[in-house]
Amino acid sequence: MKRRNFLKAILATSFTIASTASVLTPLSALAKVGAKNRDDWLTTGSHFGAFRMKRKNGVIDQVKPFELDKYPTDMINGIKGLVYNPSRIRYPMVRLDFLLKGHKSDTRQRGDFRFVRVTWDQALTLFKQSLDEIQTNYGPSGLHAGQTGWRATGQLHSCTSHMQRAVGMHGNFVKKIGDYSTGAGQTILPYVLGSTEVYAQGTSWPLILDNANTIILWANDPYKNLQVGWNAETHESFEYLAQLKEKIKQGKIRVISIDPVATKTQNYLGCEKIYVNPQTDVALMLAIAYELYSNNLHDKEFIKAYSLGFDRFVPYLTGAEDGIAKDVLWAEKITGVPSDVIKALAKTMVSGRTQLLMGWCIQRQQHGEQPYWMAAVLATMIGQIGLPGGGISYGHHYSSIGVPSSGAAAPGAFPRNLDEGQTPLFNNEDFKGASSTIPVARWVDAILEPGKVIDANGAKVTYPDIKMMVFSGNNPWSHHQDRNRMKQAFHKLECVVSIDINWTATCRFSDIVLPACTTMERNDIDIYGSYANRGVLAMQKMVEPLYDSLSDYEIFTRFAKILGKEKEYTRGMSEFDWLKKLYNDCKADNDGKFVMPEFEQFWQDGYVHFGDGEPWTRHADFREDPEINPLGTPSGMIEIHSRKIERYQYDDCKGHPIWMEKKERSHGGPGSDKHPIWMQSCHPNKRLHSQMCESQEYRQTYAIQNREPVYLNPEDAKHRGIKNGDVVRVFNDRGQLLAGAVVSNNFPKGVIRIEEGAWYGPVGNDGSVNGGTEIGALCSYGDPNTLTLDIGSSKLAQACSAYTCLVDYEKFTGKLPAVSSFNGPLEIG
Ligand code: PGD
Ligand code: PGD
Ligand code: 6MO
Repeated sequence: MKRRNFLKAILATSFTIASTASVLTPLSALAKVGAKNRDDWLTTGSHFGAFRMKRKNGVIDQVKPFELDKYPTDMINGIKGLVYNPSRIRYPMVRLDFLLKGHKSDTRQRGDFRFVRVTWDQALTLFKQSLDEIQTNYGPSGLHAGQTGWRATGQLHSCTSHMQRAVGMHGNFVKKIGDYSTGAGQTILPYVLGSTEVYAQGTSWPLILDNANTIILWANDPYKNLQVGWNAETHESFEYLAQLKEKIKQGKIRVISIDPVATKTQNYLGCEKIYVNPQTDVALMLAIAYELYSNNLHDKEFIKAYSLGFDRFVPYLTGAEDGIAKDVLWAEKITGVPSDVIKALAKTMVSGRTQLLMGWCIQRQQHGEQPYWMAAVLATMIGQIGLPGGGISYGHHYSSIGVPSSGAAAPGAFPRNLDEGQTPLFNNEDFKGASSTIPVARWVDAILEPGKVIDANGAKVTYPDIKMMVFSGNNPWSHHQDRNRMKQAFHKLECVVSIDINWTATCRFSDIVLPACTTMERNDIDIYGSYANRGVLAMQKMVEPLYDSLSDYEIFTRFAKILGKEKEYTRGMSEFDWLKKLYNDCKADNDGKFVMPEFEQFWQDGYVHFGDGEPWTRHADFREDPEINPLGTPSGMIEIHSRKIERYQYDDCKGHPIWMEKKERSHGGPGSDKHPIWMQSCHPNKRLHSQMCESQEYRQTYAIQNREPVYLNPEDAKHRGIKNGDVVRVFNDRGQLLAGAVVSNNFPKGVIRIEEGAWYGPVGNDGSVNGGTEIGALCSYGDPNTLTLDIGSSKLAQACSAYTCLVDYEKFTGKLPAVSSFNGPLEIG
């Protein structure tokens, strides 16, 4: 029998076909609720902002920014390409060897890109059978379906919730704690300031602009990072950045950016810059603190009234404890910041109102807890926490934080968890002594070393023996560190399932791949403006789902049907019933406070406006009365020294912030003799992580020879014989990749940037695009996580440390392999 026929025979015999009634709303129902002619400008939203779209001949023709968005991002030009691109998954597909051998397949073939098209019923049945096998053989500790990620916006179709609710109806599974964004920050700050801070609303921009004399942007690039938001962005922050630029010009505010590179924000604002050696910010902060302390410039009253433990910190600062004074000369050697610059900076910080605005990058490093803690100590010594335009913020570069919130209730979401009273098919809570929740970035460790016990935030975590992973709405073969280590881990997994829109590398390394449609192919509602919560947005379907893709709701409704739990899953409601419910619940919550029309009118208008909010100062209540409004720390005060952390007795996170050397550090630090270059893998200017990389024409606006750009310092590049537009091989002992050279004065000697989210495209040793299964395979497109280090930040947070990473690079002179990242697999059968 020919292989094709053989596979057809397998498919015909091994699967039962379940019937699949659609829960999608028919067009007639849309007409009933007052939808406009579908060839009008319809409304929708995305992480990149709200926009309107117009169809022509059944396809999306034009996209324009939403009329209330005065600062739309350039990424709006990539939106059409999210729907129409060659990376779309067209059909449910199963990896060839998995189809043949199931859980006994050769897992080393994962990534060889040989997939077989199957029907939805076949794929979902196989998915269910795999879950049965795992729950029967290993119980819930064998299954990890707990990773989350940036999915698409929309309160109903938020895909990770659908997957977790449906898989949860089958059985329990391992979950995660924390996230990749702020893992170290959100763990340390509750001990120090009593809340995660990173996701808290911050002092309103108007108050900062009116009251601050100096703004310190520390590792912070808001002009780049405010382009996207967790919900549809309003981009109002850009109006405040424009006002800030004006104030700098008029000499009314000083903005000082502390960063190893010249950022987009620096270039836009034309602000002052202080260059700092990568990963050395704690040393710089300590030296500022030393200057303030030794010149008696610190706010003793504030420290006494609002904080605990300064007396435990001072002996370390002065060197009484370890013989090393953390003074400007000490710091100059580590940080590369001249001592007189540090002195002047310290003086500036206490000579008027100073607002510290911290970015998140410096806590995605080894010991990432320390700069966040030390920055809080510095803000305490300055004594302006709780004043408008003073104190510290850990979020003004994110999702409209700082734009005054409307104060309205926002629409709820489709439930992630089982409803009360529902029980899973495999109702087993026994994790066999292993932990049911693990730190988010430690799942690869767990697969590689099941049973290992690690410290995490004062507790012990025992790694479960994970045999199956399910991913939806996140892209671990983009977001996790060290691809080759991941490959080793994936060899140990029996089954991997991915639900995605596109053939990401995660799908490529999966066994069962299910095609979801984009937001433009389904109806939804969203919060307009993340933290600003400006209103409710209708997300109106533009076109029918392409190929054989389905909405996440439909996928898991069908899956629940196979479990015999369709009604439990949907609560008997259609897509449109859910939209109405979410809207009407929100309307009821806002009753008497914010006027919302009937659903039909809202859907017709595309939008409900809540109006502007009141300016607000973070921590003002605490400052006003720390006894009535204590912080959430054990003492209710700012904890410069934490007895709780001290009791953990960790060697890499002590009772107060300290400077610690890194495992890898450039500019003379460990490892720099072998690989002298620090690679920063910052968040992309023209993508949201890996999302938008698939938008083919838009990608060509920045790709170099069809590769991801690597930004190089001119002197370093010249030394290696590299010029703009060359293809470069970047490497270290963990991996290698190709990228396209952009030589730029924005990057200092010893520093390169490759933006995270560049699609992993390994190629075989012979350059074949369907290869790349080997450990060490060359990435043909330029995914920086081919090279990054996969260690926890410390025993406290165990968070992502992607920015502790040294590499070297050279001009690539070999035969250039084709880019394998974007075109999907070979189809067999
Ligand atoms: P995304 O690329 O947004 O990244 O990692 P995350 O995994 O969140 O992945 C979302 C996936 O969901 C995409 O594959 C997309 O196609 C899919 N998707 C979108 N909409 C839908 C839908 O409707 N249905 C389904 N089923 N799928 C959908 C981000 C993570 O990366 C984050 S937040 C941070 S902060 C980290 N940052 C860095 C970093 O700075 N440097 C490095 N080296 N690595 C990082 N990794 C982390
Ligand atoms: P990055 O741009 O990666 O953003 O927000 P985050 O603040 O982490 O890094 C900010 C700055 O830190 C960069 O200018 C970098 O040079 C600097 N930096 C790096 N290392 C050091 C260091 O050692 N010392 C100092 N002083 N500076 C350093 C990320 C946030 O952005 C997150 S988590 C998400 S999920 C969102 N992602 C995106 C996105 O993917 N694309 C866009 N356009 N916008 C985003 N916004 C959000
Ligand atoms: Mo993030």
